[in-house]
Amino acid sequence: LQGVPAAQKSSWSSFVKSIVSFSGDLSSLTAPPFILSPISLTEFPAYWCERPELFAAIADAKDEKERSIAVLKWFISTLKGQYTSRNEKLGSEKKPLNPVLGELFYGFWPDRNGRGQTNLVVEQVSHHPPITAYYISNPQKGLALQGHSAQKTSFSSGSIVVKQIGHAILTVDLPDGKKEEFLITLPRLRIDGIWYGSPYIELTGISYIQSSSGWLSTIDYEAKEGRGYFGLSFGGKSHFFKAVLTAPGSSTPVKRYEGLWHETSKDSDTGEAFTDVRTPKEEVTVGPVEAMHDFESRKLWQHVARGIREGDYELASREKSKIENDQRQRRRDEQAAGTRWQLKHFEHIESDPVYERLGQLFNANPPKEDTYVFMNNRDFPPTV
Ligand code: 0T9
Repeated sequence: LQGVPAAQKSSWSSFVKSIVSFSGDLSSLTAPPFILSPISLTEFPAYWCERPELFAAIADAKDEKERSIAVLKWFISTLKGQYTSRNEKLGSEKKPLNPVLGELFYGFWPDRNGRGQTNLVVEQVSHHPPITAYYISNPQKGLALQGHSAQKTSFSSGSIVVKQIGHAILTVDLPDGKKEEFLITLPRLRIDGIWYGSPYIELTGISYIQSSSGWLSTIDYEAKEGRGYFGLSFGGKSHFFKAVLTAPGSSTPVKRYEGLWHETSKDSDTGEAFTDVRTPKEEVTVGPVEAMHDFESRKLWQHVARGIREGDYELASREKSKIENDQRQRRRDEQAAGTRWQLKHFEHIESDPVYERLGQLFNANPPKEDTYVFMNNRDFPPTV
C-alpha cells in the first residue's frame, strides 16, 4: 500500500473491498480523503481542447483525407491530458467530485495567431447515473464538437474496468457551405494500481473516428508491437497505440501510425513525426469565481475543494453535505410541485441521427445512441 498514508490504510482496504463487491456507479462510493480530487468531472471536457492550435488546424486541412489525418492527430494529442494529467498534477488518478444535476462549467482558449477563439460549455445533464454534456466551438474556424460522457464500471482481476458511454460529433463547416462530420467513439479504460493505493489509467480496446466523407481511423490501444519503420521500438510499452486510416469503402490502410500517446508517435511507414505532446498544453481560461453563477463548478465546490487541497477534510465533508442536502431538497420540491429540473443548454434526444448514419459505415456497436443537443444559448466571449 505504498500510495496510502499510514492513517488511511484500513479505510483504503475497506474502500477497495467495497469496489470489488460493487458494480454500477462508483462515483457515489465514499472514498478515503487521500484519494479525493478537488476537481469536478464537469471540468474534464476541457481536455478536448488543451492544444487549440491542433483543433484549429482541422479547418485548414486541404481535403477530406488531410482533414481525417488532422482530426486523428488532434484526438491522439488529447489522450495524455484526458488520461494521465491527474497522475502528473495530483500524484495518482484521484476520485473527481461527482457533479450535481445542472452543474455548469464555462471556459475558453483565446485567439492567438489567427487560430480563433475556442469556447467551452459543459452541463451535468444527469446525476444518477452521472452524465456530462459538452459543446466546444471555434466559430471563426467553423468547428464544433458536441458530446456527452458517462461510464459503466466493473471490477476484474484487480482493476476497475470502465466502459465509456457516449460519443462526440465534430462538425466542420467547409468553405463551399457544406458540412463534414466526424463520429468519435471512446476507448475503454482500465484503472490499475488500486491495491497499492496509486491508481493510474491504461486504455484498452479500439476506438474509431468515422468521417462523413467515408475516411475512417481505427485506433488500437492493445496492439502488442509495432511492425513498421520502427520495428519493435514502442512495442510492449504502456500507452502504446496503433492507428490506421482507410479510404471510403476500403479496408486497406492508406496511412499507419504508431507510438506512445503520452509522448510521441510516428508514421509507421515513413518514420515521419506524427504527434508530440511533450510540450506544454494550454489550460482553459475561466472567469473569476466571484462573477460565477451558483451552479458553476468552481463556485459550487469552492469550499469542498479548499478543504481537500488544504487537508481539512472535516470542512470538505461538511461543505459536501450542504451541497447534497440542497440537492435532495430540490428533488423533493420538484416532486411535490410535479415539475422536473430544466436543463439550461442541452436537449436530450433518444437517438442521434449522425451517430446512426456514420455508425453504419463501420458497424458501430451499439448501432444507436442517445445524445444531448446544444441549444446554442451561450454568448462568448465571457468577461474575464
Ligand atoms: C471523461 C476521463 C473520464 C471522463 C473519467 C472513471 C473516472 C470517471 C470518468 C472517463 C474524460 O474525457 C476522460 C478520465 C478519467 C475517468 C475517471 C477515472 C476515475 O477513477 C473515475 C472513477 C469514477 C473513480 O473515481 C473511481 C474511484 C477512484 C478511487 C479510483 C481513482
